[in-house]
Amino acid sequence: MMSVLPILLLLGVLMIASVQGSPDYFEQVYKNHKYLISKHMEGFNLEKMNNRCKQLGGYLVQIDNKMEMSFLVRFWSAARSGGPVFTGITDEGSEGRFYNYNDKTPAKYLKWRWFQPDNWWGENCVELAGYRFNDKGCELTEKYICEIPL
Ligand SMILES: [Ca+2]
Ligand SMILES: [Ca+2]
Repeated sequence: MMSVLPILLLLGVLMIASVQGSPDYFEQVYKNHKYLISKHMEGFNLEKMNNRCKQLGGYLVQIDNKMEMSFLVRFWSAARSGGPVFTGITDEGSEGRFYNYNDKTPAKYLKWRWFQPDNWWGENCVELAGYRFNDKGCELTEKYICEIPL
């Protein structure tokens, strides 16, 4: 145990270092895309969040498969951003049919928490929460993830 501890500490430092980004975003690259998790809680809606991502050269994150989801969960955990974060998946205007807000393509990968989505009081945004998805009110104050093709 004595010899393992320094290595664990070093790994911890490296992991934190690897997710440092700008003052506003944690950054990490995966498969030719850069992902940004916002650092500040802000009151937004889908259009505003997606516009922020567009200004950075991308769009509100689209999650296409299990591998990308696993990457995001690891990134989100390492960033310790403190709480759920919005994705670009929504069922706004088509209740129960989830699609990617930016390009309106159908959502390819959905991994829901138990008893979700429940559309509680009309929830139309999808957040990454505890390794799975939950539908959440788009108007709520929360962080979000941008995806930027490199
Ligand atoms: Ca809904
Ligand atoms: Ca919900």
